[in-house]
Amino acid sequence: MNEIENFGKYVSEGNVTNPIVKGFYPDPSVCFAEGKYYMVCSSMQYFPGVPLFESDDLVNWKQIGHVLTRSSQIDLENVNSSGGVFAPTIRYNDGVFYMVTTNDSYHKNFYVTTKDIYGEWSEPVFVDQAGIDPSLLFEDGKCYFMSNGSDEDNNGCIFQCEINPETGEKLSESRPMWKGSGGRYLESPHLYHIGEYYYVMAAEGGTEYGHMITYARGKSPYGPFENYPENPVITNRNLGGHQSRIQGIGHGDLIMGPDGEYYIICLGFRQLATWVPYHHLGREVFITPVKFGEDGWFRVASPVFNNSHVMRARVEIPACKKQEKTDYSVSLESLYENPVRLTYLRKPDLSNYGFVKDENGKVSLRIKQTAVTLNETISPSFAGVRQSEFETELRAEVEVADGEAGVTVYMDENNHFDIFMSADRNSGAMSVSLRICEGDLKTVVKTESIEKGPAHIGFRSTAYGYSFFVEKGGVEIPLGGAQSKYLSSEVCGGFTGVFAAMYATNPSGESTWAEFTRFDWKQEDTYI
Ligand code: 6LW
Repeated sequence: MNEIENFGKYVSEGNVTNPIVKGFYPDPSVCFAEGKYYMVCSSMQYFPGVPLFESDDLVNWKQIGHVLTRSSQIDLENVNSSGGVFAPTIRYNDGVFYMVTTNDSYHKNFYVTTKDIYGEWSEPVFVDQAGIDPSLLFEDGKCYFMSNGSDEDNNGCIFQCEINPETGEKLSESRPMWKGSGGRYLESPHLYHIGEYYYVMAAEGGTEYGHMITYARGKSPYGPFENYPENPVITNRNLGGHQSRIQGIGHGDLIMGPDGEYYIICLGFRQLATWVPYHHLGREVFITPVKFGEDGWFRVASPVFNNSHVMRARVEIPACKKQEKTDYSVSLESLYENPVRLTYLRKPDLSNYGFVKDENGKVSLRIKQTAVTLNETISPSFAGVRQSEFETELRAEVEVADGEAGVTVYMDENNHFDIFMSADRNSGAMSVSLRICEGDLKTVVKTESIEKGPAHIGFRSTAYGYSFFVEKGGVEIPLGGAQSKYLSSEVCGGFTGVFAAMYATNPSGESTWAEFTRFDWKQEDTYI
């Protein structure tokens, strides 16, 4: 059985393989502007915030930057893991892009704007409506602002007001507009005007295994809305065992493709294996076609299983001529050329990081130690890249004169696997260790002394786990392994996914520079 079949026997007709963007890129929202599609995702405690992608066909996405690039736009100092930037919405109106989101740690909704998608975005404009997952609909000179909230009985409810998009000022009071279909955690509302109806679409069930997308329609943007009788329009909650490793399907946006057909782009995750209900790569981006029936309701379209309400591993996307293979591999050279995937925690001091390119084109990254360890919810010296594939291989070289520096496979401050070099300036002793942090357990599994000079460290990963090694004289010495499930959302909680990051720390308070001369992480696309 190949991997695709393993992702579900309900698969497998179609020219596109899901997920279309892999790794921790949750809560996708999409808009069309000036002949291209743009997508944003949430980013929680990571900086820069809100990854921004461009596409011609809704399937092949290229990350072109981030929306929140300055701490004056988003202050992540001290935010808890999985706090910070929650689900964004991107919209385009009258030559202006809007990205609206919530800083959940401060419970504030705000938007930023730009006329140049490749340029900087504005300072935040705050909107005085509570809830998370804000969204906008522009129509006839009006701007409707939606977010989730609770009604007088504490049940989930979508709220709406009108705002002045220039100032964020509310032009009407926040009113309840839709109560969903009865699932818990009614969130991610979007309002669309298509044909004779306004459609309000949202997620329910929570962003775990019960996740789903539901919707309703009405003749006015204010409602009343009539629920789609076959809700949820999409969910994988009823697919178990070998039927689907794709779970958690929900939180999506509806968009017309270049072929005039409609598509839902939403999040989902890939559990480790059949009967192994854990996921550690975060929530990823999926696509499915939908079709409007004569009755004005839209349904998931599939040439094989019509109106099936599920997300498949393979889908037919007529808008896409060819799905390109994405290679998520990185090296110091590639990150130097294009740092768009280099990510930091919270409010980094960017003067603690410096790329150097020598005359032969070889790149190294210098990272300054601080006393902050990976176990804290402030900003350690940490420069990471999302893990996007299960099967990967990382090889790094690092040298430091005192304290510790290495690579962490990181889910959050309590759950990370670190392979690192330690040096003692006074004794001159040097070693490489593997430390496993799982909740309150922090164990150094093995330490291997090394000669002076850079430490050659690395790991290999499969869906199930990581095996770590140090290289001495060209020979690999295993240091031990750890299971992926201990970095999964099911074990650790939260809304993020795993990173591998170069880090440096010196608990003694001295801060020397660690020098990374290699960070080759092979993450080849294994499924197309
Ligand atoms: C997001 C909420 C959700 O704001 O997860 O899947 C939350 N849905 O809508 C955090 O990403």
